[in-house]
Amino acid sequence: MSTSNQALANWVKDVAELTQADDIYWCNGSPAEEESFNRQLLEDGTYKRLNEETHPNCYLHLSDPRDVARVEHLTFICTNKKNDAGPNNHWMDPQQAHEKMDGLFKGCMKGRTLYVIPYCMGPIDSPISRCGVEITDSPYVVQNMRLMTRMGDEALRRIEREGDFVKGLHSTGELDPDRRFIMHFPEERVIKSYGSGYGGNALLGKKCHALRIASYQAKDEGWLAEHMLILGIKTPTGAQHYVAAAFPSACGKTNLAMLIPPQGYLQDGWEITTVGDDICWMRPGEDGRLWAINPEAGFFGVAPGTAKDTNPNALAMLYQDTIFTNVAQTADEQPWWEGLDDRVPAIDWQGRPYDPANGPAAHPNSRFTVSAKRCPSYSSASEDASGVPISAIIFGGRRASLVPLVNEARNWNHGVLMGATVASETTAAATGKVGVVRRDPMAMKPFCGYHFGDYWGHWVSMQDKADNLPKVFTVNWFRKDDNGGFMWPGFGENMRVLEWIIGRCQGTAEAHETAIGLMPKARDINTEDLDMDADVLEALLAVEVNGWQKENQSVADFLKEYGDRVPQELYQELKRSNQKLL
Ligand code: GTP
Ligand code: SPV
Ligand code: MN
Repeated sequence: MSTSNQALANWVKDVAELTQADDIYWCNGSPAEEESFNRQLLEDGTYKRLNEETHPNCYLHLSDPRDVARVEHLTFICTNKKNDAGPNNHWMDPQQAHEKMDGLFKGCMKGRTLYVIPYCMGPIDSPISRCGVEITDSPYVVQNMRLMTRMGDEALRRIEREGDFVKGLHSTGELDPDRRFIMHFPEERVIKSYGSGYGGNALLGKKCHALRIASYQAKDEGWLAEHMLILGIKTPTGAQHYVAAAFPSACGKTNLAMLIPPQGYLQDGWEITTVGDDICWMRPGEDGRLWAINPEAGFFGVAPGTAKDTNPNALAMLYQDTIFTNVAQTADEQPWWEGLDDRVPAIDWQGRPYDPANGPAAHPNSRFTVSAKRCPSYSSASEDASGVPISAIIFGGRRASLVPLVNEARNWNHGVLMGATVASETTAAATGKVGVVRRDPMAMKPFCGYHFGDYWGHWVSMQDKADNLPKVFTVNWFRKDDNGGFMWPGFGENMRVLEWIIGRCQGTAEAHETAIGLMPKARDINTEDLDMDADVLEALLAVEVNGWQKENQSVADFLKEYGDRVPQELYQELKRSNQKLL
């Protein structure tokens, strides 16, 4: 065994016995190793090489068509007490779950190699970072983990120093949706995932560890593990702010994290940098602020809609050293997806000649995997062991009506209420119906490793742990008009909303008190060079009293589902809003 950590060595040995793997390979994270995996994946057909002139060292993987997204109905939190998992999670008794999974894993790696991936979530030298080890039989998973985490020898050395790591066991199995489970044992810091090779189901450092297990651990240890991007904003006077934003899956985190401001802003000296696009770990610092790291080292981003005019920073990363999963191809073997440009693809995401009758050419949840270092706006502060101090937290979702463009919480507890009750239309990031409005508290509905009532209580309690917490806001880029068109231009223009948010943090921007929070008037939003009717902006900043009364009733019903674990502070803030709506 290639480790001095006895617990790790024993676990690998036990798993090898259970799965009857032919070989054991310890990943070291070296460039030579990376190359040899790529060669193997090309040879066995898992990878298709893309056009080497336009896309050097880029690969295409087409997954099993039954395995294209996270599977929330097959994802379980296995706590000893059922109620600790909460109504927000599927639960299974831990002993029963272990037996079920061990049954599936038994002999499943016969004829295959077992790969051991030691990884570190966050900069190797950061006290906020945490380590894990994923065992998998999928070399494609190894290559994704290589880009998404700090993996290999360095991580193993940290594990050997600290002794502490999360155990994740994964096998792609037969990819049969009826034999697929993603199980979490937060009390044991263990993950077992069987039957999927896709994204959050299989790259266990990401949602399974960095959100479900970490959120549980964070509650015990007094910090926060959140489904948030982190972005840096430098103002023309040189003030450096960082903002964390939680939007549900496929609702704009990657896009906001890599925003390029409109021309006028660039001329004035505004600068946006990217720290992270999906996950944020935050803890109180000695100065009473929240300090955040991005636990990831790469981006697993939604391909469709990524284009020169929407997210040029993302597009610029994707011409080299990128893994594409389930995108289409042009006749000259370049990757292609809906929204990229007006070329017509030749081959769709299932490898068939493209025929519009078969639906979109790229799967709506097709993705790119790329190192964060390739991002033109990547912030050097991302590697800081201390993390970055957060000035504002933003919650958002896709809401075609009612929810205004931007709104500031009256205080921390009100901010927690706003986050806890955000609703959003479902997207293709998970299997199931798309476009259904559901509440997705803090964008964590699929990812919180414990009871939402306790989680909100933990959020409320952050006030006792840090006395200089960020201001809290909600945003909605997705309001639609009567013709179904987006009312707000979004993307780079979202800078205008960020400017107001930063102004609020610095005490320079105006807000007026409404029943639902502190809001800008249209004149408080910078509309220079913005091609937009004044009455549309007015509508985006209006409070519809009737609509909000209904919304708050539905919020009250929703909170009730979580019983007496819901902190009273949320009901108090809801009551305050209701009184103001009368
Ligand atoms: P996950 O990786 O699943 O967590 O998604 P994400 O939150 O990072 O979402 P992403 O930024 O990839 O955006 C998802 C989709 O929303 C893409 O098709 C984008 O083009 C679209 N989108 C992002 N920002 C905006 C916006 O400001 N306005 C509009 N209309 N669409 C947007
Ligand atoms: C999400 O669904 O929020 C993602 C993609 O970021 S996955 O890694 O599959 O969870
Ligand atoms: Mn995500």
